[in-house]
Amino acid sequence: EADEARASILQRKPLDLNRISPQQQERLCQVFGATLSPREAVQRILGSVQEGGDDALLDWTKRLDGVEFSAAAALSVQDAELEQALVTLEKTQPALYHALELAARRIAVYHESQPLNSWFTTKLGGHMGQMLRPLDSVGFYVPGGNAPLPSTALMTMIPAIVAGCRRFVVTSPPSRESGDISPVTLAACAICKRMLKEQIRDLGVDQNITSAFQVFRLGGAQAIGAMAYGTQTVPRVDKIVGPGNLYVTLAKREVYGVCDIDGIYGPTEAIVIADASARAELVAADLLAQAEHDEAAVPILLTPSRPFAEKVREALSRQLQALPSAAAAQRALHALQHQGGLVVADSLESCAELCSAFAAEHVSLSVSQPWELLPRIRHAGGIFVGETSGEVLGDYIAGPSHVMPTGGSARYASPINVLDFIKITSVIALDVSTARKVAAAAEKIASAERLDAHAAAAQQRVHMSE
Ligand code: HSO
Ligand code: ZN
Repeated sequence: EADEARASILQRKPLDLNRISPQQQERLCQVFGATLSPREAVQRILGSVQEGGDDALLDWTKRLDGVEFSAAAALSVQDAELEQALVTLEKTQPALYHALELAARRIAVYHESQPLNSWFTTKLGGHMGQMLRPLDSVGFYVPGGNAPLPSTALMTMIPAIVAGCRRFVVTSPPSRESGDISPVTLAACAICKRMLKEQIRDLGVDQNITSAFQVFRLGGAQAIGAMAYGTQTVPRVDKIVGPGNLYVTLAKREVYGVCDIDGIYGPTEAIVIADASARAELVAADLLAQAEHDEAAVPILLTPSRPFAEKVREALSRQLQALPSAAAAQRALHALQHQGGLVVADSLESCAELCSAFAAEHVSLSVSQPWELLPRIRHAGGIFVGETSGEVLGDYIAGPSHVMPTGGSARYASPINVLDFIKITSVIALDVSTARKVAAAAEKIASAERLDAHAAAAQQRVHMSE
């Protein structure tokens, strides 16, 4: 049985960006009048945004989001509207306002602590080094629709503010009902805008905050197209970051190369490794919390204790019934039954080994000696050490960005962090005597490559005077 569980975890399914529900397929046909794959639909949207600019944005927003704007200017959220969203939140929901403020401060302090240094060495004759500098402009996709995630606004933008980026373009879909971005998401954007404004002021940079931070009522592939190619109203950016639905994700993959992207994110994954010392109620609650995100979420318990797994099973069915939203319970149950589960392995070591092979987005260590287990988890987006550090605290308030690699990409990718918004420029400053000494070697290599002009340019340095 342990072997079976092992096999199923080791053979994790790769992220399938073409798998859609029959309802989505039907909707695709309605909109496009032909049987298109999601990828073809996305390519069509991107092509039309590239050609048609603002007109295409208005058209797709009407067709796909069911929201009709009279002119492209209405896509843009005005400074005053953004500020008003925050002021209203402070008045009507002060506790939520303060919670977002606290989250923002903690995310800022965490990322300000990330060491980043330009450097030079004199070991190679002269000064050879790397200059680290922020990207000029970044686009952020903040999910909306049925599941607006204001926390994602903070978790993606604050690391970029800390990095020193100077132009922020934010897109988030307008809701079908109100035609607007959710007010809490707008408030979260306003917090980021204030933070950027303070930084610009503190650094004495001469920059207008209105053009430095722009928010647009735009979702889906059209939002990604707008930020990648630019339109009359939406400025193009150097990199697009943030999670989104299937169409957003496919669009990001399509525009990669026109601009940079952070990564390709699939459904969320949570592995809890727990021993008999853990509290089954907490473990079950944490599994359900992540299962509620998505029918395709992956909530897995790995434990060496069969009786403990049994306790978690009981706690899960109790807590599932108590979930206030039937839809969330439905999603969670589906996720638990189809991608997730409770796996009994023969030891904590083999739990750690399976967990590393899976390379999950989130790993929680609810064991009596979590720091001992930590080095054995070789691949993970984030590791939550001890049951005090519930993943939900990382989702909102601990400090690190909650945008983490999924689908096994934790083998090679990192959570969003300041380096996502920094690029390195190599600096080459040879002194004359070194240049003279190494030029002959350069010439040799150039000749071997049959690049005669290179060889000649190197040769000129061999006898160069001071
Ligand atoms: N667990 C999600 C992040 C999130 N949770 C946002 C709640 N809101 C993926 O890491
Ligand atoms: Zn979450």
